[in-house]
Amino acid sequence: LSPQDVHFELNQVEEFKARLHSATAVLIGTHLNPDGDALGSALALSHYLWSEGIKNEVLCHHAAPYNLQFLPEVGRVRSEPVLEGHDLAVMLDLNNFERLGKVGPYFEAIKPLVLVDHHVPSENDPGDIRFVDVQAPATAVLLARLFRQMDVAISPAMATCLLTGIVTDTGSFRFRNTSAESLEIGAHLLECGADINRVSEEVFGRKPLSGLRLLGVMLETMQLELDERLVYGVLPHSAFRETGANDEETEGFVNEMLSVRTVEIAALFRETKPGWVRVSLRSRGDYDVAAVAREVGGGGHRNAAGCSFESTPEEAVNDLIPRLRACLASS
Ligand SMILES: [Mn+2]
Repeated sequence: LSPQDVHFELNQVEEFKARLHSATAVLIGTHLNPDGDALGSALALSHYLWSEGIKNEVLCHHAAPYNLQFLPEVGRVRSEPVLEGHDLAVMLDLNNFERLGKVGPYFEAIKPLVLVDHHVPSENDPGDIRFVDVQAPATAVLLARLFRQMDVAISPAMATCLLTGIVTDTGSFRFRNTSAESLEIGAHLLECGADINRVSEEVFGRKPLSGLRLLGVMLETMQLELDERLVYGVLPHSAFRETGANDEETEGFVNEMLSVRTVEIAALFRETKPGWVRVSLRSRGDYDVAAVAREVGGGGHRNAAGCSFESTPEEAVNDLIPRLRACLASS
């Protein structure tokens, strides 16, 4: 199956296009704590609609994070609608109203509702018209697929937004979810004017100093065990206070520990507020850290899981580390 053959049902695509073009005002929404796929997809659709003279606005519970401030017209993203008479809603990169946060009720009130998403659907997901494909690595891939089927010309701004979504959700085309279609679309977006170097720099290469200082604390104090196959780091609340970093800035830290070539399991304990510890777990191969996380009330995937403790970091370490040792001994 060539990537060109991956497509949505034509009737549905035509209905979507007709609905967009007959709408008075379109409400576009995406999830809480928006990432590059969420905002990239929402803004790409917004750019397309404005280019066609179709009134629209993008709603999100949270403002764009610092590393997505470069997205063209990111200032359009708001948390309260200013337009009136919305007669079409489009939800991107999520499949329930709860993940919309405080903007959810606006979407619940509009018919019809279109859903474009790549998360695993559950029963009673909303959406009068649904474009869902869990095989797709990013919602931006699905939107690019829709644009192709709708014969939409992709502007440089749209290309930058869509590429940001794909680069974010595939980890710059490195993760297992990277598909032939996503690479093909990526190539097309470059032809349409997206700058992949700029996107990657902005998304991954512009961190606040506070986060790097906190990373330094973790790297300096991490503990290695069992022939350096197990590593864990502890960030007490004082480390957050002293560096001025917040928990959002610890994104990717646990993977730094997992990148030690001998390491098979990595754990990061963060006391995000006094007496409250969040733990991220990563593993290579068959070591199932999700099973360990479930033992203590957490969950996740085999190689990426998490859990939390209402305790001191020391107590959390004492509870979890023996379980991780046992997990390493199991295979
Ligand atoms: Mn996504």
